[in-house]
Amino acid sequence: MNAKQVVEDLNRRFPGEPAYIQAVSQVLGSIEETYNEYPAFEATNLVERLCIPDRVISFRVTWTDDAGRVRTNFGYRVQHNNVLGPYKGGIRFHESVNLGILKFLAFEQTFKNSLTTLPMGGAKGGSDFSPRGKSSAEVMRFCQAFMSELYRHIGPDEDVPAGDIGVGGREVAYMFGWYKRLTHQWGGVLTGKGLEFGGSLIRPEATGYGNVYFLQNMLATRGEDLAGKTVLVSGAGNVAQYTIEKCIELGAKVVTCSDSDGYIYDPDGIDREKLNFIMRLKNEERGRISEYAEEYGVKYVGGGAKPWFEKADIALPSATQNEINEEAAKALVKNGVIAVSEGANMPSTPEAIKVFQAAKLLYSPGKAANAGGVAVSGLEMSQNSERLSWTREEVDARLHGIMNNIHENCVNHGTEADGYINYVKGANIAGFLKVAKAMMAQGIY
Ligand code: NDP
Ligand code: 2IT
Repeated sequence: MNAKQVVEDLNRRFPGEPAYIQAVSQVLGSIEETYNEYPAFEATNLVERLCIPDRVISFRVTWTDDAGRVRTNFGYRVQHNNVLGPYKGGIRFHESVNLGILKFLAFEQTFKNSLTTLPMGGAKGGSDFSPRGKSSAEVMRFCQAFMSELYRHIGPDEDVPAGDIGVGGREVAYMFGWYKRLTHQWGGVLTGKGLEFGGSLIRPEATGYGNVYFLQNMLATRGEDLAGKTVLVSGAGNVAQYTIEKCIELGAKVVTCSDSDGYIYDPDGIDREKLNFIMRLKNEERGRISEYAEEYGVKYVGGGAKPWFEKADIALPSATQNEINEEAAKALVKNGVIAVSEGANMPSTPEAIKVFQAAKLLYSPGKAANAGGVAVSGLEMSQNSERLSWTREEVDARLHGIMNNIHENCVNHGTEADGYINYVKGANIAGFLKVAKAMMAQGIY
């Protein structure tokens, strides 16, 4: 395989999907050498079979708003690869969603799920519908309309969706209710369900907690820990909130969080009470992060500004893709940041990653660092299958074990000659090898 050539070819065949090409290019760049050690891979064109999704389902979603206007959005499910288990991955509702973004997320999900060691394939779905500014009744009608098409393509052994940007507990519950009504099956389809109806303890916390567990492992390789460190977090949604919660618990000081309108900077740090304010603001009142600045009298920078130019020791991007560009990465390095661990999917541009790696920062890609969310989704599936619920301690201990194991796998596959741990290389090779070997075993199709 010549990675550059494969990427050029995919770019020609799938024009207008830059995020997908970016994700593929990152992975192929790091696995090229390993891939070429197995001639059987090239002999069966494994690379294209791996990069092109198994199936893309596309549909129109029609719903009626509170004013009685009939509205349309599009819906997609990208089922990327199911050699390791049923398709698995979140659903994103955001106005920026397009096919290229969902293809990048489904591709990444395949390697991430492989890293968890649980039997899950990779998928992603979504719509250009945004819950922002919509009433709960409108969100419910949209979720029902979306599921009216999607239900034909999912099932406990077929495809198990979950949340992502714009899809939290409320949206998952509406979709689960409608799936059940249409199929007459309880099934456990969709993870991230409410605790009353099959959800797992620790699932809401899992992505943020998991990222911090991974970060602790990274810091330990340099004899450091989190206590006393100053942390920049972006986002104020599910991942950001529980990242902040775990940082507070471990004695770090989180000084920023953000939404798509801007960020707040709180030099005293976000404490438990202030985090409760954020959780109420975002999860119940569905307000804007600028209200935090009004409440606590701290700095707010609007205009979609990002927090990366503030001084800190650690950065935990937890909002969206490509939110750290080269300029932001240089500012982080200049300000003395020692670690960047990705709660979001692909938040750093390729240029930013180069800056981190050139500076020998501890830098972990989302597919390793944020795998805790889907890992606990996998544990929710296990609990649903055995019709049992595990305790908070048991799920948290398993999550912790999975994150430690992913870290170890990255070290094993990513340590370079000079001792620098290249987590991008480590995660990509470890995730890839398992999927590739399973594909080879299952024949050519
Ligand atoms: P939420 O919808 O709960 O929160 C997303 C946050 O990011 C919000 O504060 C949102 O602001 C902000 N945001 C979204 N889009 C943009 C944008 N284009 N520019 C700036 N800010 C933006 O989503 P999650 O917390 O679940 O997801 C955050 C990231 O983590 C995503 O990359 C997701 O793919 C990834 N992830 C999520 C997992 C999960 O279990 N939920 C698991 C693994 C990864 P606003 O409210 O203004 O839109
Ligand atoms: O990106 C992700 O890993 C998620 N949004 C979670 C997917 C899941 O199935 O829990």
